[in-house]
Amino acid sequence: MAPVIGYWNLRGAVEPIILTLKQAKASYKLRVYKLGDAPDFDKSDWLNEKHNLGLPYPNLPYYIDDDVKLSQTVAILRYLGRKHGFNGASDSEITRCDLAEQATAELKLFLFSAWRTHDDEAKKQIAEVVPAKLAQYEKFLGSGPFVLGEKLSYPDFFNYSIFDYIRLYDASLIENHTAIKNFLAKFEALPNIDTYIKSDKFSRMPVTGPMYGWGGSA
Ligand SMILES: N[C@@H](CCC(=O)N[C@@H](CS)C(=O)NCC(=O)O)C(=O)O
Repeated sequence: MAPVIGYWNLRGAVEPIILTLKQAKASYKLRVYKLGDAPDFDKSDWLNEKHNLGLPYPNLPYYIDDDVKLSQTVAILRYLGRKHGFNGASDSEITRCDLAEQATAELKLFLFSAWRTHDDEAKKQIAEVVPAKLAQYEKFLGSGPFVLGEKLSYPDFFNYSIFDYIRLYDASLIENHTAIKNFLAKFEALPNIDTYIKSDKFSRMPVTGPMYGWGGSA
């Protein structure tokens, strides 16, 4: 049976996992959990199953393939990286993947927390933090285009989603970042990714949930 990925009907944290599987041409099934409308945003579709799936740390997204039962986005990405050959080979490549993975996990957490309220304070924080973080990526990627140069690795799938979310939020934030723009263009030109993002299975929105101040509307 194909592995099952569970998540809400939004791009959020699941997209890098889906992109990895698309690039690997690996089959999977999506279990999309229904999120209720405002004001309650009922999560019972998920909560009714949450503790019955055999996940050691029940959460969304999850990845279940027989005995392999994973949650935690980065753990899933690392696993798929090993399984499908999107990982570092030498110590220095592995270390670059570690750095990229953690920097992006941190930025994702920051952005989703700011987009949750998207009030004046959150907007101020985004304006302060994001340009400085993107400048670090720009330097880190260098001539890239990917984290490991020409070789695709699992943090690239994570980076793509976060950079694209930022581009959707405010394209001017990446306008002066040549390496990030080059990364986005090269990633989107990968044939399997190109096919996916041009298909009716892909939608740029929603990025976040309906309870978010930004990114929740389709
Ligand atoms: N550390 C976890 C956080 C996962 C998380 O916050 N999941 C959100 C959606 S992005 C959720 O709705 N989880 C369901 C739950 O908490 O039961 C990860 O990186 O995957």
